[in-house]
Amino acid sequence: MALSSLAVGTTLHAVYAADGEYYPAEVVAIKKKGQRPVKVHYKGFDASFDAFVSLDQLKNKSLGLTGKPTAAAAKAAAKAAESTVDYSGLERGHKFQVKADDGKYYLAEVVTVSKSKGNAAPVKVHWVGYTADSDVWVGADSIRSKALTAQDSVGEGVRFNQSSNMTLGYWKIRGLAQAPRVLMTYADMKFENKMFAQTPAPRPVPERLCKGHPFPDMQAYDDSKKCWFDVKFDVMGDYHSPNLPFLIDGDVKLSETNAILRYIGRKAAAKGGRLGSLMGGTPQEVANN
Ligand SMILES: N[C@@H](CCC(=O)N[C@@H](CS)C(=O)NCC(=O)O)C(=O)O
Repeated sequence: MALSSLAVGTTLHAVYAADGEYYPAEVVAIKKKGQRPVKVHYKGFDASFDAFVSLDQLKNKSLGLTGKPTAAAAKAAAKAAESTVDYSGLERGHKFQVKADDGKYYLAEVVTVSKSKGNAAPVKVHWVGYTADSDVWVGADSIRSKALTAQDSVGEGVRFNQSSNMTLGYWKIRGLAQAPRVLMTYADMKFENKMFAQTPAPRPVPERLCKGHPFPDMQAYDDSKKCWFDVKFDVMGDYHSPNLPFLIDGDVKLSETNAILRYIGRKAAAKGGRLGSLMGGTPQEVANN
């Protein structure tokens, strides 16, 4: 494909360097030479996003432009595809729960496990009670099995137990726990949503209480939170700073909302598949987390 086939106004798809994705774009200028001779405007975006790109960063079937993934995107894709999941614990006949197209989990058994590298769906499963016609190939993100372990895909070599049952604890409100709850739901993680319900605080609020310390009636307020304060050191054991929200995942105990979110994100990414690059697919994305 020669540069001369392009003209200002040609519509195509152009790569956006920051994320390596292709977006609808229009050619707005062409330089005679240079590594990135084509200036494009991304449709629907401000002109400040206009960028110079190379021919292999453009896609347009009729012009024979097929587009190449950017080096970063190719690396990220290769890394995400490179199975960080250890499937070696799965053997023929092994039964577990597998997510079907309807989003529900059903009992299935392993037919075979592909050894090919970079395969996001290397496990062929047979739905128990159904004919072989409906056998499907699936990956770690659809499988619930203790036999499956995974490595953190951000390269830290951390192993997470993907089958452990997590507990997220917080007051019986949305508050700081809502983001971790939503993230775990998005990541298809099973967890116990433990809510500590405060008992009603005294009403009407004694006037003295609003005026400053010391509050003779403060005890009643503290008492309303006993459901947590009476148990927090038992629940969190020798963890250095027990607080709400907390997350318990097997031996792992932690507080601080942001730390919890990062932990959940890493664990989800470590499972690979759909969320393999949740915590960043490139060094820059990892740095931005
Ligand atoms: N910096 C902590 C703040 C945690 C916090 O203030 N927790 C409040 C509820 S929002 C609490 O009642 N903690 C119970 C405790 O102190 O044990 C975070 O981001 O998680």
